[in-house]
Amino acid sequence: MYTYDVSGVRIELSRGDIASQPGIDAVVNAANAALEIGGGVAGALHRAAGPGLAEECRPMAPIAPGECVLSGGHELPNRAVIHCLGPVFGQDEPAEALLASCYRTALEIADASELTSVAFPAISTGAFAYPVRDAADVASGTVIAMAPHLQTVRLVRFVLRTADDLEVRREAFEAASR
Ligand code: AR6
Repeated sequence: MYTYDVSGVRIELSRGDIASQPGIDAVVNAANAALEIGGGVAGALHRAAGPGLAEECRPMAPIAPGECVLSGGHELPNRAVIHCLGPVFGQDEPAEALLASCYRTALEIADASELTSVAFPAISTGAFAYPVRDAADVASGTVIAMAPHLQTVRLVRFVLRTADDLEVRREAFEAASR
């Protein structure tokens, strides 16, 4: 795990499973437009949360690329889930702005809900095929730019699935902090 301080916000880069983040108020879902179960992050979160999560989400669907919606955490060890629809790389444009919107909007929702900690997966870098380094640059730059404006959020954790993705994220984060 790597840790940083940006304007009084603790930023953690860690390797792990987004569905297993106890002690974090809200986990972010790399959702599909229908807010259904799906694979990857969405599959892991819905399986751990139980069927009540999909039921709560149904009336909020569909969402558009760059949008996020808030639900309860159900059987997850978290109070809330923030569902974000990332861009499909090569299809949803402008990809960078839509991906940045996911991180910015999720943090705005967390702040508006008086949450103190948020964990993000690497949105769009799996089934949606966004290049890992480019996505890491967008995620890092957006969170660093948001940090001075956050009111209640004091911890942002990036949860990466593989050791390689964690290393790429660290390089991107350190480059964006300079
Ligand atoms: N914890 C943390 N990271 C994970 C986990 C996990 N349990 N599982 C996968 N990753 P993806 P997307 C990583 O595909 O690209 C779904 O089917 C994964 O290695 O979950 O935004 C939805 O239903 C990758 O780096 O999200 C949507 O249709 C990253 O998380 C679509 O895929 C994101 O992979 C969303 O695609």
